[in-house]
Amino acid sequence: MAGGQPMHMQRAEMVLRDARHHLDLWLEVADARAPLASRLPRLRHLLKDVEGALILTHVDLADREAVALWQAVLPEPCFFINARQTVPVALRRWLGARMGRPPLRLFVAGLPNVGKSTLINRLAGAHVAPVGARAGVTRAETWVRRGDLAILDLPGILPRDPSILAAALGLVPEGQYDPEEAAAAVLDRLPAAADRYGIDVDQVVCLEAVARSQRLVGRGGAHNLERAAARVLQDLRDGRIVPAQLEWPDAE
Ligand SMILES: Nc1nc2c(ncn2[C@@H]2O[C@H](COP(=O)(O)OP(=O)(O)OP(=O)(O)O)[C@@H](O)[C@H]2O)c(=O)[nH]1
Ligand SMILES: [Mg+2]
Repeated sequence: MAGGQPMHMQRAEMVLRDARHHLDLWLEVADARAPLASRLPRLRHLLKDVEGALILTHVDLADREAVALWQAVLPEPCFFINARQTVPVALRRWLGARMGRPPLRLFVAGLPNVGKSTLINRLAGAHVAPVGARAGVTRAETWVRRGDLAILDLPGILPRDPSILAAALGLVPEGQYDPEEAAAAVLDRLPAAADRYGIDVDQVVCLEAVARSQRLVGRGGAHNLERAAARVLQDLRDGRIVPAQLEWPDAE
């Protein structure tokens, strides 16, 4: 998939390169519904001298069985969370065990819209970082100081060639991917979406079928695949198609 990295994201990567010398820990945030497609492969390489953990958000929308399978294969330490809820005790303990002389300086990085700022607000116990359901809400690096923690919130950073599954989850800014391709990839992986759209069991679950069942017609009465794609992506992102597991470990 083509698409350059917006300026604020390029800057985030520069800040990260600099900051690694002054930090105690990093948290890489990705999405439990697509633990590979939502990751930033070059992050670990960049931060190889600093200790860190992988945090997988949106566990509330993921498939439980898939989460258990992923837990067994992903590198430790790895925490599956619903970032909108209380920070799990295991993650608090893990951070606490790494507290030297306060503050513990950590930063939170990952693709856009994975839930970095939401997690930071939970860790800080206050709404200090702006949050929003689209890629690119955090525009500049921001330090959040709270108790024993000093947390650096960074804008999301895009991989060089973002996966279409990351785009489907809303982790890639609009205009940098083809919505019909993204929605088709979702339907391929989530045939259970047929129920939501009232598609008959003997029919192929595809955009055409969604447009037909939802009566999404354009000019001249043709099925409107663009509107069907927009509907599927919005339903996925708003948690109306659950579980929304786009990646399973065995299939990769
Ligand atoms: N259901 C669910 N929603 C979540 C979770 N974590 C974050 N969200 C939602 O995901 C959206 C993005 O969250 P942010 O915290 O703004 O994401 P970000 O990674 O800081 O995004 P950028 O600043 O744009 O890079 C918001 O609508 C959050 O409420 C989660 O674990 N479960
Ligand atoms: Mg943010």
